[in-house]
Amino acid sequence: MAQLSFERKYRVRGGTLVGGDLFDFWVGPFYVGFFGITTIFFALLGTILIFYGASLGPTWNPWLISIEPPPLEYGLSPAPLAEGGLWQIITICAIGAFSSWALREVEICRKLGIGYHVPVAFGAAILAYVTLVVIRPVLMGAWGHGFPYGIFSHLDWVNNVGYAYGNFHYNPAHMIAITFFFTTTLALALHGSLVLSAVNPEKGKEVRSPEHEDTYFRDFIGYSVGPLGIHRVGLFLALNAGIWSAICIVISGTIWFDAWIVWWDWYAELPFWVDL
Ligand code: 07D
Ligand code: 07D
Ligand code: U10
Repeated sequence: MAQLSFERKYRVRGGTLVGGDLFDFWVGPFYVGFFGITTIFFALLGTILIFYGASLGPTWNPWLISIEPPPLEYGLSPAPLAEGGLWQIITICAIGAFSSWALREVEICRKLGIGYHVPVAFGAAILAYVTLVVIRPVLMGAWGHGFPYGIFSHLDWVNNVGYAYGNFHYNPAHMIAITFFFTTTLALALHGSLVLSAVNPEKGKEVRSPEHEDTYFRDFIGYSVGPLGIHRVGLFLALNAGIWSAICIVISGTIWFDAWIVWWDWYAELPFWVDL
């Protein structure tokens, strides 16, 4: 079915989570819904506050603008606007906007009668963000442990927090997360290239079927996970990349305080060779 006639058929009322028919309409290509309104509200307010914060700061250079979290001394209490209060409100706006975006995805899934896989996947990214700016700072007792909102300043934060634990590469959950990130790109490259090789042939040549794709990997590595299976694998890998990232940072400074290399002492202390 052509895109336009399909859209006419699916663009009907229903499937909303809240608000009933109230915001159940489209603006151009965008479905609005209650959560479209809340997305716009939080995104606009957050953006305006970033500009306000920038106006208080020393620079308008977009790479250097930075909205800092409160100093550690404020603990978990609200801070004055210019001393991290803006960061706190912007964090609320960001969580409001990201959650609204996920719920708007849910409403679109319901309208279409499809599964909730896309909002669940976005949920992993939201989890990683919330871990960085809420869960870990709360567990450590100060909002000041969150990362600053600036392009270069957030890189400094990653660097400094990394070195606070010696060599962050020794964090075992960081290793698992990185391995999932790398495997995700490998899987996407294999999948993208395999699909193109089958369904985008030279002019005049026939499009090949999923059986060809299956056979390719059976011939090549002895097993094919299948045309549906590869999408499950992709989602599994990508979700794990985000989830293990959240784990690797939430354990740093809450249950592990030392340099990460020390964690590996358990290996040297195994009974097999500890007395050798
Ligand atoms: C391609 C989809 C489009 C999204 C884009 C990002 C903004 C920010 C706001 C100045 C893949 C839009 C950017 C709205 C402007 C202000 C206040 C997604 C695509 C194009 N980072 N990070 C970047 C964010 C964290 C790290 C780039 C966000 C953690 C490193 C961009 C968050 C840690 C490097 C950016 C976030 C961390 C980057 C490209 C939130 C660990 C880079 C992002 C909300 C996760 C790279 C100068 C990209 C870079 C980079 C945005 C969190 C580490 C500015 C929105 C604290 C090491 N990050 N980041 O393509 O070039 O994502 O930085 O959590 O090297 Mg970051
Ligand atoms: C948090 C982004 C969420 C985004 C959301 C949406 C908008 C809208 C609008 C475009 C999680 C935002 C949307 C704003 C935009 C429009 C229209 C994603 C998030 C909700 N590391 N490291 C990771 C590697 C080192 C350190 C994760 C590699 C050093 C610290 C990943 C290397 C030291 C932290 C990772 C490496 C160090 C991390 C990041 C190599 C520094 C974290 C991915 C090859 C000296 C962070 C949860 C992620 C983390 C993290 C990879 C090196 C420190 C696994 C490959 C040794 C402190 N590192 N790292 O989490 O786990 O994405 O965060 O050297 O905090 Mg690391
Ligand atoms: C996949 C797939 C598949 C496909 C696919 C895809 C995965 C099976 C069938 C999809 C993949 C692609 C298209 C490939 C490219 C994608 C990426 C590389 C991922 C990264 C994507 C981007 C960088 C694009 C990001 C763009 C976004 C998020 C759109 C931005 C839009 C808005 C902000 C509007 C949102 C609408 C809402 C909230 C509803 C309400 C709307 C209105 C009222 C009207 C609009 C009003 C405004 C725009 C102004 C309001 C102000 C806002 C939002 C505040 C922002 C602040 C400002 C300062 C402006 O598997 O195969 O094929 O295609």
